[in-house]
Amino acid sequence: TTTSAKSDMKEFLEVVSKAKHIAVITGAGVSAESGVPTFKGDGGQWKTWQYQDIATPEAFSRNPSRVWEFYHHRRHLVLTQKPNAAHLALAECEKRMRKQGRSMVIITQNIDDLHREAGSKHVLNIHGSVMETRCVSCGDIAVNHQHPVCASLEGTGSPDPEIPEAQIPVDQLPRCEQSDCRGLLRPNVVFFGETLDSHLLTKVEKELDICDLCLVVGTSSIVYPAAMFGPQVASRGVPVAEFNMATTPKTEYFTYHFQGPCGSTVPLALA
Ligand code: BJW
Ligand code: ZN
Repeated sequence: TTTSAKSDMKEFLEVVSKAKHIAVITGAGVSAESGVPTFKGDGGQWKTWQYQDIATPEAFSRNPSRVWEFYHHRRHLVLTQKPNAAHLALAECEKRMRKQGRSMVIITQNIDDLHREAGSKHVLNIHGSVMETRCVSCGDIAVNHQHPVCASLEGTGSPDPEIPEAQIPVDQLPRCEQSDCRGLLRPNVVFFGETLDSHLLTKVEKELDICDLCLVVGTSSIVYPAAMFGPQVASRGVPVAEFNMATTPKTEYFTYHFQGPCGSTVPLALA
């Protein structure tokens, strides 16, 4: 892919030093160096399933046991990961900016909690959190760090296709603890084909409207609506910088492109 995006780090450092409000859009690539596999890469598969097959409302209603096994596995990964140099540099920058009366917001597609763990305060989790459950009957959302979420998931979730699925009966899957509800719980994440929380999207729109610099870090910019956030900011004439191992379908819209692992490039760019 040819691109007119610049990779002049010295010039970019100048732009960062003048920014009053930075919006940072992140994806799976920011957590890759923490050992959380990305979706379209080699780790983007569980048993023989692609995430497009398993992270959907149809998959959950057809086979909630399979989907819960998959998320049991994902929760295990997330619980054992630590923030990396990219998460830490972003948190450090936000802290520094706050002291100077400037600000930063992180709009993340990731369902892990690594930005907050790194110390970022202003984080919008637009695809939800793998550490929360939502009741399909009463809608109750609860933070849940229990591992496993329920006894029947213990020892399940292996990505190895040779290991048979657990096929847990639905009454032994995680159930709502609200009085008299007992509804089936699901992970509180945004599956493919589901709409994002409208209240959160309104907040995101505001941030995109007021930022005077935007960073797009470790996302393939393929999944909507997040894929249009960077281009939307660029269309106002605001500088947008992409940090990725590769170019993406949106690179051509951006002012800067810094190629390489974001654990190395982001700390340099926010030094
Ligand atoms: C590194 C790196 C390193 C690696 N350093 N970089 C408009 C057009 C076409 C389709 C649609 C559209 N609007 C909506 C759609 C449908 C769909 C969609 O976008 N489909 C596309 C595939 C075409 N969108 C939706 O369904 C969304 N809902 C919606 O829009 O509702 C309205 C509606 C409803 C019905 C029909 C139509 C509209 C919801 C999307 C929710 C996505 N959910 C998931 C799962 C969440 C739960 C979970 O995690 O289990 O979210 S899917 C998955 O993709 C996950 C991610 O957050 C998301 C984005 O992926 P991300 O983060 O970009 O990861 P990767 O793996 O794709 O990329 C990693 C990148 O990092 C790569 O570029 C690497 O190079 C890079 N990298 N190591 C720097 N060290
Ligand atoms: Zn309930």
